[in-house]
Amino acid sequence: MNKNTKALSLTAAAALTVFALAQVPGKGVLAQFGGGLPAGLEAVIKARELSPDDVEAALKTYVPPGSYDEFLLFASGGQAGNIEVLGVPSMRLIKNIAVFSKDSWQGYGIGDDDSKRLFKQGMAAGKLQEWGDVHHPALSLTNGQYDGQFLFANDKANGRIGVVDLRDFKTRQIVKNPLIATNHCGAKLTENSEYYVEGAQFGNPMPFTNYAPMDKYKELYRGSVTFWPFNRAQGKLDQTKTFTLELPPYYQDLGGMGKKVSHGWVFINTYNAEMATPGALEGKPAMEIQASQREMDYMHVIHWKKAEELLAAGKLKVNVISGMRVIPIAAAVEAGILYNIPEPKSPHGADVTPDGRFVVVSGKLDPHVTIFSFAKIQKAIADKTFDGKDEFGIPIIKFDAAVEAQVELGLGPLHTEYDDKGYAYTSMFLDSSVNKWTLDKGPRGEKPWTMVESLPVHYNTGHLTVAGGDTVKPYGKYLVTLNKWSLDRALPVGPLHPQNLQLIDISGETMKLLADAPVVGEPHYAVMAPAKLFKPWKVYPEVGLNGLTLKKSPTATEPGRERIVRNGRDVHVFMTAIRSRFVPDRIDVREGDRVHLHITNVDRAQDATHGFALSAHNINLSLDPGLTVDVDFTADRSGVFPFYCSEFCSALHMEMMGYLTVAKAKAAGAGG
Ligand code: K7E
Ligand code: CUA
Repeated sequence: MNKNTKALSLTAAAALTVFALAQVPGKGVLAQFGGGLPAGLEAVIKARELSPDDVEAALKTYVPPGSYDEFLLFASGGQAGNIEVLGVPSMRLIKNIAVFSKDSWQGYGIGDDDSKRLFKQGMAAGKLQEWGDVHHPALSLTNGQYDGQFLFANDKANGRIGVVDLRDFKTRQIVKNPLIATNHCGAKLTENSEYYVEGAQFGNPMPFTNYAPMDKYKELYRGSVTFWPFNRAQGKLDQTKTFTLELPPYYQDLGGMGKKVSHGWVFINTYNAEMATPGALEGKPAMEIQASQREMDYMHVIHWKKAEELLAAGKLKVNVISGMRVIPIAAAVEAGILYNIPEPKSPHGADVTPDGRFVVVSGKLDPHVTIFSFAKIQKAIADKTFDGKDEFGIPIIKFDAAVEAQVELGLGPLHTEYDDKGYAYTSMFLDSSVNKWTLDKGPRGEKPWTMVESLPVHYNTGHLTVAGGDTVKPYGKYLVTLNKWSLDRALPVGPLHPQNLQLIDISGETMKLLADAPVVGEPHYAVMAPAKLFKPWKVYPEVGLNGLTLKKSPTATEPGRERIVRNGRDVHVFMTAIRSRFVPDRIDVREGDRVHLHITNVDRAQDATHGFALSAHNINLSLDPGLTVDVDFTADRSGVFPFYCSEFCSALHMEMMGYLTVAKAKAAGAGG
C-alpha cells in the first residue's frame, strides 16, 4: 500500500532527466553531472523501485544536510497539549513547543517557579490542569497577514488560551475563561490581532462552576463568544478588558474572522440547534442521533466592531459575571450585532475567503459546501429579510437571501483554505480526499463555483492548511492535510497509531502528493508561514533574564557572586552554570528546610544550554544561555541527592554535577 505501484511509463531515470531539465530550461542542470545521470543514480532508482512521481517528490522535498526548509508549519499537538514545529517541504520535526502539558525536555512544568506560575494562571475550577487539548494554533496578524511575532493555542478541554512568544518559541501566558468549561475557538485573531476570539463549545451554566440541572438546559445553559484584547507591547491577552457575547446553548464550533470588507464581523458555526442533552441510560437516543435531527443549524453572524464601539460609549448593557463583561442576547439583538443564518446541519468549518467577500461553510453531513456572500448578508440585514427568530429572539437571516452558491464536493467536507491563485481546497473527511474548486472566478478560465480536482489522502483528513491560507494573502505553494487515520501508512508500532500529515504540492496545475509525515498527538489544525518571517533569538539578549517576564531577574547571579544564604529555614542558593560546572556544587541542608535555587546560565555561546536534574525531587530544568531559573522545594527527606546537567554541553558534561545533602532533622538538632 505504501509503495507506488503504478506502472512506469518512462524509465525512472529518463523521468529524472526530463524533470531535471524541466527545472532549468535551456541549460539543463544535468550539465553539472557531466551531461548525463551521475553514475549509480539509475541503479538507486531501480533498486528502490521508484516511479517517476516518486523521484519528482523526492527531489521536491529533499533538503540537503545543512540547508534549511522554506516554510515552518505549526501543528497543534491535540491531546498532547503542545504545538509541533515542522520544516516544509522536508516535514522534519524541528521543535516541540510545550503549552498546556508538561515537558521535561524543556524543563516545562517540572519544578520551576515560572511554569508553576503559568499553570496557576491556567487553573480551571480552582484545580491545576497539567495537560491541554490544542486544536487551533493561530499566528498573530498585521493587516491580515502573519507578522511572525506570536502564536496562540486554544485548550478545548478547559476553555483556555496559551500565548507563545516567537522570540524564543516559549509559552508566556495561559488564560482561563471563567465563564466556560470548554472552547473550540470561534475564530482566532482579528485582522490586526486586536482580539483573540474564543467561542465556547459545549453549553454550560454561566459560569460553568454554577450547578444547574440538565433538564433546565434551555433556560440555564448558555454558549458564548469572548473577545480577548491582545496587548502586543506586553505580548499578553488583557483579561481585564474582555467582552463576551452571551449565545444560545447550541454548541459553538468553528468560526471565521471577517477580513478586509468583512473586517469587524465574525461568523461562528454551531451544531446541536436541537439543544439535545445526553441521557443514554435514561432512555434517550445517543447524542449523535439527537443532535442531527434538524435539517439546518445556525451560523452566528456577529458585528464585534459595533459591540466594541457601543461598549466604549457605554451604550450596551452588560452583566458582570465572574469578573467578565457579558452582553445579554437581548441587548445584542436590540443593538443589531447578532444574527443567525441557517446552514446545513452539523457544520464544521466557516472559512472566510482572503478578500473577505465570502464565508464557506462545510456541513459534515451535507455533500456541498455552502458559500455565503458578505454583501448579501449585509443587504439582508438592511432589508430585514428575516425568517422569524430563533427561540432566543435572534433574527434569522433568510438562507436564500444570504447564499451565493453551493458546490457539491462529496462526502464529509470539513475545512476550506485558499491559495494565492484563487482556488479553494476543502478537506473531505469521509471521502479521504482534498477537493479543489473555484470561487466566483476560475483562475484558469474554469467555471465559477466548480470542483476541478480531487486528490486522495491517507486517510480521513480533518483540517488542511495552505501556507498563509487563513490570511488575506495566502502564499500557496504547499498544502498539508492533517489526517485522522494513518492505518497502514507507517511502520506498525502498536494499536495506538500516529496521525499522518501529508504534504501536497499545489504550485502546479494539478495537486501532487509529496510526502507522509507521521506525528504524535492529534493535529487538528496547523498554520504555515515562510521561515524567513521569524527572527527568533539565538541566545537570550542579556544574561540573567527571567524566562517568563524577559526582564532582569532579581535572583540573577554573576560569576564570582555565587553564594548560599540561610534565613531561618529558608536556604537561598545563588548558583551559576557554565561549561562544565555548577557553582556552588554542594548544598548541605537539614530535613524540613525550604530550598530556593536560583540558577543563572552565564554561557553566551549559541546552543550552550545546561540542564539541572535533581534526583528524587521531580525536578528538571532547562537553562538556556542567559536565563535565570528559580525552583523551590522542601527538603523533606533526608539523604544524599546528586544533581547533574541533563543536557550534553561539553566534553566534560558528565562531570557537571553536585550534591544536595539533607541531614536528619534530629541529628542536626531538630531543625534550627
Ligand atoms: Cu476540525 Cu477542533 Cu478544528 Cu479537529 S477541529 S479536525
Ligand atoms: Cu552542562 Cu551538560
